[in-house]
Amino acid sequence: MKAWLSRLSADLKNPPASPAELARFELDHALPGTAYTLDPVPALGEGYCIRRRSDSSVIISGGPTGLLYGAYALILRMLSGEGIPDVLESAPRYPLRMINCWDNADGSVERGYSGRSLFFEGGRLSYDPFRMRELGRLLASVGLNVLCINNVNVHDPAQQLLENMLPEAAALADLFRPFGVRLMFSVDFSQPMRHGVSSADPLDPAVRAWWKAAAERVYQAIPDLAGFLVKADSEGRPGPFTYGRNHADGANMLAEAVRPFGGVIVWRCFVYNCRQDWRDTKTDRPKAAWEHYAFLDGKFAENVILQVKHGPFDFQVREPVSPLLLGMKQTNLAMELQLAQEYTGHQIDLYTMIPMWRELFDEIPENNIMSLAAVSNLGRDENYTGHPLAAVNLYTYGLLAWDPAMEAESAVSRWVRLTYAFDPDQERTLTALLLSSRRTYEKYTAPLGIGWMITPHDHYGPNPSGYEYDLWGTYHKANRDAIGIDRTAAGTGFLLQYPESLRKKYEDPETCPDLLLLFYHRLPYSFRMKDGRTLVQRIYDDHFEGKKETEAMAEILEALPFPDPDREIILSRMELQKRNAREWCDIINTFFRRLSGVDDLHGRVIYD
Ligand code: GCV
Repeated sequence: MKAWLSRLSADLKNPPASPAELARFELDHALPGTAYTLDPVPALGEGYCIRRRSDSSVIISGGPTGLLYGAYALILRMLSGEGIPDVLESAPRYPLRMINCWDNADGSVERGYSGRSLFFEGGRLSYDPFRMRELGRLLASVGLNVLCINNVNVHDPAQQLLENMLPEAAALADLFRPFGVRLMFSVDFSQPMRHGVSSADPLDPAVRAWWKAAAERVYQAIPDLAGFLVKADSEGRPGPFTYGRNHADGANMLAEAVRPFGGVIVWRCFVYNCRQDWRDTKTDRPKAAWEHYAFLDGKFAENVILQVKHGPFDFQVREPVSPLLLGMKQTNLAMELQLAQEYTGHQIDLYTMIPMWRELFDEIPENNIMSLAAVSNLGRDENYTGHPLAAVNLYTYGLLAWDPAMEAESAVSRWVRLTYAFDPDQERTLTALLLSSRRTYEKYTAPLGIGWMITPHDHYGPNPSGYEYDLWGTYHKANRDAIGIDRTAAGTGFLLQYPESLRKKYEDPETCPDLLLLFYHRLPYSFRMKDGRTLVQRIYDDHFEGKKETEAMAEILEALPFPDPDREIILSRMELQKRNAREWCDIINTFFRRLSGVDDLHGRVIYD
């Protein structure tokens, strides 16, 4: 079973070349007997309108890709049993709805948990055209329209995408075009230096000329390339800082090169000191993105989009929204999410993300962001996402990128209905389990927003002080009395980066939501939570609960009639998740008991 894909029956060996013809092709196969008319209305762009006529036939109006999105909407609603209202009008909220693959040219995938790369092997592009079309369909069926195929850490020889690999990349773009999916490439900021240019200084005319020529060459081969994605001055990647330039200088230089072709530069803001000395208490990593970018607000070219990770750290289970997403009003912003479960269970542990995304969207004003990006959870595994239930994250990401008001429960239950032929009770059971899975994972891992108690580098399983004396700026500073870093004005001042209403809410431990307490505050273990429990007791309780909930989830999954091979994969991964939850629970509780000397009020087993 390949997620909701298996519901679309048209054979993709030789599909039509345009989105409108593809819409017809998909409809004819998936809904035989349904009379429909396609009505091209260019002004609708990616939007569509589906109207039911009195004779029960339907008319789908839409722009060039709108017709295709309308067709998928109709098909998926009919197949899931949801049906359609008399009139269904819809248009995407964000023009760019992106997937960022962290695939390397050697075929490995950085933070990939679904097998090897779908696009590369052995230093070159190497793909199965059939799977590419299937992937195009997968993305288009939920409205995703940009696919960046290579890692933001551009390792040799991925730079060749702009050079020797370009003809094959153009052939790949041809495969995705009918699905309305445009390719994007991650580029290496220092690439001109591989071609005899003496620097990568964005203000150097030779550098500017090199990028212009490169853009011209690339756009000749792929005229609808979405643009370039750039990780600069981050975790060892080259960037403008080497030349005393700022990131507006760097991004605008590239923007000028792609502007004539309608391209965009997506410039990542994941910039921080990754060689911090743990003894240094002045530097506070969550402050870094703001310090590097906020003062540049309004200085970026129109075709630059700053891509900001959703939280100020790095995709932890719980982080507040990044202040940069709230503060830069004169700049195009994209929020970056991570479907790949790097810190959230490696697609072994269940972790449905939409409840977390809902919290973010509810915090960000409607107009602050103009695009969304998500790090891919896709790979060469037969089911694409490794864990069959991890596909819910790709599907619901697509729905949210189209409509950020999408409600978590209806998005997840739609996916369940499309994916498994369950009865309504079973559907409700699986939906509820998926919706609760993030909270369960959160309970047995690092407590109350502190983050980073995970095994270094690999990022699976507990190691409470694994990062404590390291150089990544991710410290909890637990001692026998207290834990956390004070990020209020009296502490590192990180909270000062927020608008006043949020600052007020978070600065007082009494009003700060419990689940974020340890992100903002240094607190004694005896601190009284809102419900009267002490901080340390709350930590014990959460961990015991997380472990118990995982065991209960295993029983529920065992009883559900998943088809093979999903059943086998789901149940075997659940065994690993149970082991992981137990390990986390016991190690975290033991860690805090050893430090604090406080026993569990309920006398449960915590190790000496
Ligand atoms: C692609 C974290 C991850 C890295 C990733 C980086 C980034 O540090 O562990 O694998 O690199 O974020 O987002 O650039």
